[in-house]
Amino acid sequence: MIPTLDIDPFCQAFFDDPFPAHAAMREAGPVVFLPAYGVHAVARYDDVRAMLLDWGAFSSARGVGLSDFAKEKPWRLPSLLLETDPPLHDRTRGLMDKVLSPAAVRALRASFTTAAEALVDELLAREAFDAIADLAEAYPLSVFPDAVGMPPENRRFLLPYGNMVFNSFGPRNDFFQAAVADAEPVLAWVVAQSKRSALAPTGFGAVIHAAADEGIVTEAEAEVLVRSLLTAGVDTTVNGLGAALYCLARFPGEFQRLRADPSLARAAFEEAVRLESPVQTFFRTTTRDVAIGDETLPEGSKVLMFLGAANRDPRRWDRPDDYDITRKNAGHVGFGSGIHGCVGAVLARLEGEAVLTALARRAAAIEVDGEPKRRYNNTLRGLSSLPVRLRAA
Ligand code: OVM
Repeated sequence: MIPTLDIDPFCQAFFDDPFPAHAAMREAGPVVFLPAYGVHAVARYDDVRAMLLDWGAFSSARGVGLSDFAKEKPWRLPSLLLETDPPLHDRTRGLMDKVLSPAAVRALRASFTTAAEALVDELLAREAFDAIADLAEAYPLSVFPDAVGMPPENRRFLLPYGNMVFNSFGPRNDFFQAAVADAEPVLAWVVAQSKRSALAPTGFGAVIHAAADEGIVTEAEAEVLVRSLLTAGVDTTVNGLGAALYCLARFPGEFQRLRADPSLARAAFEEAVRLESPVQTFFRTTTRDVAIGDETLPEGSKVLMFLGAANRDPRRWDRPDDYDITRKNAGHVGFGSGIHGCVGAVLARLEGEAVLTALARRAAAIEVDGEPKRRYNNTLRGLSSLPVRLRAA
């Protein structure tokens, strides 16, 4: 018998405090049923990880949201990365692995570092500011669109667009409807920015379009792959940086450890991704009858993976709710795992390292200075506002 739990993982009360529900799902068994949406769910680390690795049994091609593309027409052209299985996924992912290769990202290190130092200096001069708007959003918007090769105008449009797409993986609830209304005016802009003619001759966008010349992808596919960068490249890092700033402000002892050894910046960012898990959930769809623990799910079952619950599973982690910048956190699933593991993680980590290194070198303390406000999104976890005070070293 699969345990049935009366949990709504897409409502405000859940987003405000998901942890008791995460624990209830983990404790109920390896797989549970959520009648609120008629889906199964997995929240233990070992089972989430096994699902992420078994792309043959747990397909992405029927959508990684609640909607089953075999039953409902996708609301947008499906992503050629996120919403595909091999063999198509091998071809598109192979290209994106090259576009975002460690060497390509290394070439950005100097400019990303300079931008982080300049922004942190500006914020030190202000002293009091909003760590979300003024740092977690401002920084990615100042470096990522340049790396893609986008023109300078309207970059902020990437925020409502990302917010809408990440809401679209959940139910068609009020959060989704509000996000659609917000993003409606920028939809045509995003499509236009994906075109070869809109992009600079150098940058990730140009590299993707050059692959069309070699016949690796079609021009139409290149546009959809650029769209993936525009969709997943900003809002994710905004919430990753937001998570790191929120952790460092709440765990002042860890900020002091970071100051004492700024080379821990990368580790401090990684641990924030584990603890806060900016991407909380994704679905898979079973391709056949498949066993989870002692239970068998029929073919065509939507299964929700709780990455955030896996990343705090006490079966896997000591003191799972503590932010510990020297924790051995390899194997956390904040960036997913397996063939769909975050293709932009190298870039996200560079952004995290650049910002946290600048703070470690220049700031003496970062303190919460007002009521943090939670952001509500069907997939992303983060804050909409975090008033802080930054004291100069
Ligand atoms: C995409 C896409 C969109 C949202 C998230 C994502 C986390 C990818 O369009 O490929 O990965």
